[in-house]
Amino acid sequence: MAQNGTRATGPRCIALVGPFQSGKTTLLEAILARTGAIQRQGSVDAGTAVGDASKEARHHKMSVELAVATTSFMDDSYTFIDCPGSVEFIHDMRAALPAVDAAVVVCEADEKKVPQLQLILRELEDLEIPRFLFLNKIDKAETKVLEALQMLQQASRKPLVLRQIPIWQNDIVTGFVDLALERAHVYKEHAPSEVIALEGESLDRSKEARFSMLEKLADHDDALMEQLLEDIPPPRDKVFDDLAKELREGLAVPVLLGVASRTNGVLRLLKALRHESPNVESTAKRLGVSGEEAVAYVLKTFNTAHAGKMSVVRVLAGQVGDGVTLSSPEHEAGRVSGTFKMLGQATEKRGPASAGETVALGKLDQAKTGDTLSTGKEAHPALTAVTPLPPVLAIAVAAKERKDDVKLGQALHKLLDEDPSISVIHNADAQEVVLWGQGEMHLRVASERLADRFGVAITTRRPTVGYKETIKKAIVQRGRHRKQSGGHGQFGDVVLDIKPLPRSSGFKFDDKIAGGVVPRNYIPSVEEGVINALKHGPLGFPVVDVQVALIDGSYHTVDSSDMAFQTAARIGIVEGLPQCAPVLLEPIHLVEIVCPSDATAKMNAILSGRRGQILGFDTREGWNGWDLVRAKMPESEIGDLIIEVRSATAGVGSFTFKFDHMAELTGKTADQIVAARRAAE
Ligand SMILES: Nc1nc2c(ncn2[C@@H]2O[C@H](COP(=O)(O)OP(=O)(O)OP(=O)(O)O)[C@@H](O)[C@H]2O)c(=O)[nH]1
Ligand SMILES: [Mg+2]
Repeated sequence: MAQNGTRATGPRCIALVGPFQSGKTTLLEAILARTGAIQRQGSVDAGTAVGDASKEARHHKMSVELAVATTSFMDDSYTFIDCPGSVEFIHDMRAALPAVDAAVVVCEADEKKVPQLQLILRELEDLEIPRFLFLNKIDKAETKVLEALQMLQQASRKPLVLRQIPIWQNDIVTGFVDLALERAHVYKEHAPSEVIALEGESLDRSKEARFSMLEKLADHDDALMEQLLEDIPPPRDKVFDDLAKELREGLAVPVLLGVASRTNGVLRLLKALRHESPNVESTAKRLGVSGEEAVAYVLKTFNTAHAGKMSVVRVLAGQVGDGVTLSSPEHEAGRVSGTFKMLGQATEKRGPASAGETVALGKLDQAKTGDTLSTGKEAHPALTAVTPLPPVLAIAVAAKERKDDVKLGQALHKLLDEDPSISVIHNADAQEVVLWGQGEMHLRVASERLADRFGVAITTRRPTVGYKETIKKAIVQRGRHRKQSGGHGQFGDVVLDIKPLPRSSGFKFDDKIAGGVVPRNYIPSVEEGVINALKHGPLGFPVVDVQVALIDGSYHTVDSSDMAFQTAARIGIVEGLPQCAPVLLEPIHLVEIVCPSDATAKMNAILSGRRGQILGFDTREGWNGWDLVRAKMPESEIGDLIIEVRSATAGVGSFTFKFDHMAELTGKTADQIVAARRAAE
C-alpha cells in the first residue's frame, strides 16, 4: 500500500457521483465488465445493471440509494460507490464521500445540469476530495468539447484540465487523443480502442490542446513554465507527475471523455485512477485517523432479508473481520459476524479486511451511517459529522390493516435506520404518522420499501394541516347533566364563564367556586370535561387561546359523580362555544428559500402565489451567486412548495421552515377548510 514511484497502490475506494441520469450506474457497469467482475455489461434501461439491482431502482430506472461494487484492475482492488444523482437521494452520497480516496464526477454537456453539478463539486471541494470529471455521452455530443468545458467550468472553483480531445468524423465522435500520452485512439464498441496515427488538422488541433493543458499545469510548476516559454518539450513522466500532483492536491480537475454505455473511455479512466488516485494513506490523513487501533467509517447500513443488518465500511487503519467488537464514540456497534465483498446486491463471504478495503460487515446492530468505528478500548473520535438535510415534503402513512400497526412501527424503525434523510413525526392531534423526506420520489420509494422490503402494506395521504380554532366573544353558559335510570342517577351542574385569550396563550382553567356549591373533589373532573370538549370545537378543530372559569353549579349527594361533572362540563362547552364567534386559526411558518440568484424573481412570484408574505432577501452567506429569500407562509401552502421551487431552479433550490404563529383565517378559504373537515368526519 506504499507509494510506487509516484503512484499510490493498494485498495482504492472511488465514488461515482454527478447530476441526475448522467450515466454513473452505466459507467459502473462498464467498469465491472471491463475489469471482468461481470461477464457481460448490463444496462439500466433493461434493468440488468449491478448498481440499480434493487426492486425500487429497477422500477423507476434510476438510482435510489448508493450501490457498492468491488473489482480489481491490474492487481489492485477498487471499490466503486455508485451514488444516486437525484437531489432527493443525495444523502447517501454526502454520507459516503468523506471516506473515499477520489471521486469521478460523471457529467454531460448539458447546460440544465450545470447547477446540480455545481452543488456536487462544491461538496467535494469542501471535503477536499480529489476529483476527475468524466464527460459522458459524447456519442450524443452536439457542442464541441471546448465549449462544453467552458460551460462546465462555471460549476467548478478549480480549473478543469482537459486531458483528452475527441476525434470527430461526420459529426460523430469516433475516438480521442490522449493529450498526456500524445496518442490517438479510435473507439471500438465494448472492446479496447485502437491506436491510430494522427496527421494534418487533427495533429495541429491536438498539439494546441496539449499546449493549453501544459499551460494550466505550469501555473503550479515553474520549471514547466520555463520549458514552455523556451519551447523545450517537457519529459512525459514529468507531465504525468504534475497531473497526479494537481489532482491529489486539489489544484485542478482533470477531464476525461467517454461513452459509458459502449465502454468507450473506460480503460483510460481506470488507468488514470490507477496512476493518479491517492490511496487510504492520504484519506486517513485527511480525516485525521490516529493511533494504533483499527478504524472504519460506516458509509451506509442496510437490512437484508436473509442476513439481517449489514454495514458497508471503509477500513481506514488496521484490520477488521469476524469476531471483532467495534464501537463508536457514542455506543458499542456490535460484534462483527460475517465480512463480505460486495457486487451490488450480491455479497460474497471473505476473510478480514485491511486498511483501504471497503466491505460489508454483518450484525453490527447498532452501527449507523456516518459512524466512526474502532476496536480500541477508547473509541476513536468521530472523523466527520454528516448533517442531515432538512426535510421538505411529508406524507401521512398508516398500515392498511389495523393488525399491522406494530409491524409498521418496526418497519419504520428499519427504514429510518437505512435512510437518515427520512424522519417520522407522530401527530397526536390528528393521530397520524407523518414521514418527512426529500421529495416526491424519495417518499414514494420509502413507501415502496415499507411494502416490499419490510412487508407492511400501507396507505398514504397528505398530512393533516395543523389548523386550530379559537373564539372571539365571551359567554356565561350553564352545563347540566341529569339522568335517572333505575337505581343510581347521574347529576352534575356547572356554570362556565368562557372567554377568549390573546394568541398563543393556550388554555387556562379557573376555579371560582365559593361556598362549596360544587364540592372540591369534583372540580378536577370539571376541568377534565372542559379539556376533552375543547379537543374538538364547533368548526371541527382543537380549540386554543380560551379561558374557562367555573363560577357556579350544584350537586346531588347521592347522584353526583366524577363522570357526571365531566359530562356537565362538556355540555357547557359544546353548547357555549358556537355562541362565542368561533374562528379558524392556521399555522404560519417562517420559510427560508435558497436558490441561485437568477431564480430569485421566480421565488418571489411563487411565494406570492401561495399567500406568502415576503420579508426580504439577502445574498446567501458563503454561496457566490445564490440568494436567500425569507417569507411567512401558511402551512397548507408549504405542503408541495418544494416541487415548484425545484422546477424553477433546475432542481437545486431548497428551503427550511419553522413554525412562527397561528393566524386567524376567515372568508372563502376558511369556509372550504371547515366544510372539508365536516365532510371528512
Ligand atoms: N447515449 C448514451 N447514453 C448513455 C450513456 N451512459 C448512460 N446513458 C443512458 O443514460 C441514462 C441514465 O443512465 P444511468 O447510468 O442510469 O445514469 P445515472 O447517472 O446512474 O442516473 P441516476 O443514478 O439516476 O442519477 C440511461 O438511459 C443510460 O442508458 C452514454 O455514454 N451514451
Ligand atoms: Mg445511477
